[in-house]
Amino acid sequence: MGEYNNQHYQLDQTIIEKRMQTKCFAKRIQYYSEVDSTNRIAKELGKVPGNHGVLVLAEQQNAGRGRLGRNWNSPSGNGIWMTLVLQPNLHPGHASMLTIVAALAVNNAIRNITGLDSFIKWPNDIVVNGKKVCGILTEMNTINEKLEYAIIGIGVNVNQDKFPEELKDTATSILLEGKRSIDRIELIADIMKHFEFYYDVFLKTENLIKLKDLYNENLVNLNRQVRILEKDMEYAGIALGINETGVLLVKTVETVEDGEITIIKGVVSGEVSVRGIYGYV
Ligand code: BT5
Repeated sequence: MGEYNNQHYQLDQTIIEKRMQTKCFAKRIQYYSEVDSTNRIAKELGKVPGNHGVLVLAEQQNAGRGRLGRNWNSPSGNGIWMTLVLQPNLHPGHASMLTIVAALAVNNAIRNITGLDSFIKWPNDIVVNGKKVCGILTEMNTINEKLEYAIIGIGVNVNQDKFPEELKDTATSILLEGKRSIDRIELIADIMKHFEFYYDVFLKTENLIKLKDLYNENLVNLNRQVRILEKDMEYAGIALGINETGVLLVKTVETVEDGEITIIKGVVSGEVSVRGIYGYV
C-alpha cells in the first residue's frame, strides 16, 4: 500500500513507450539524462522526415527556454521536460493554435491524474492556486511557405518541493499543491493521450471551433479583469475567452470625445503577456 516517492525513479525510455495509450504520439521517445533544451533537439528531429510523433524527453535541461529567450528552470529528478515533434499537413498560419490544443491537454491530464483544480492561463501556462505549474513553448519552421515541423515543448513542475528565490512567488509544483508526489510517467502518458485526441479534433477543421468552449471553461481569467502587456503598451479589460482562431477576446472601454465606448479587442499570442489586475493571475 504505502505511498512511494517517485522522485527517486528515473524516467526510462522503454518503460514509458510501453505505457503510452496513443496511436502515434510518443510511441517513440528520445530520452536524455541531461540536455540543453528538448526544443533544440526536437527541431533537429523535425527536419528529418518520418519523425512525426517522436517525443524528446529529458531528466534535466541546462538551458531550458521559455518564450522570448527567457529561461525555463528545469532541475533534475522532479519535472517533466519534453517536446513533441509534429510534421503535420497544416497551414503554417494555423500552427500557433497547437499551443492552445496542448494547454487543453495538459490541463485535463493534470486534473485527471492529480485531482487538482488546475486552470489555463492564456495562451501557454497552466496554473494551480494562482501559480504556474506548466509552461508551453511551440516553435515551427517553414520551407517554401509549407510547414516543415512544429514542435511543442511542455514543462511541468511535478515533484519539486521548492523553487529558486526569483520564482517562488509565481511558480509551484503538483507536489506543493497536492501534498503528494506523483508518477511522472503516468502524467506524461495522460498528457499524450489527451493531446493526440484534441489534436485530431483540431486537424479536421484547422481551427478551435470544437475545442474553444472547453478551453474557455478552464480559463483562469474568464470574465475577470486582466492587464494586457504588449511590447510598448499596456491596457486593461475583461477577458471574454478565445475565439475559434485562438485569439483572446478582451472587452475594453475607451474614452472618446463625448464619452466612452466599449470595444472588443482581439489579443494575438506572441509578444504579449496577460496578468491579473494585482499580480500574475
Ligand atoms: C514558457 O515561457 O512558459 C514556456 C516554457 C516551456 C518549457 C519547456 S520544458 C521542455 C521544452 N524545452 C525547452 O527548452 N522549453 C520547453 P514563458 O511564458 O516565457 O515563461 C517563462 C517564465 O516563466 C520565466 O521568465 C520565469 O519567470 C518563469 N519560469 C521559469 N522556469 C519556471 C518553472 N520551472 N516553473 C514556473 N515558472 C518558471
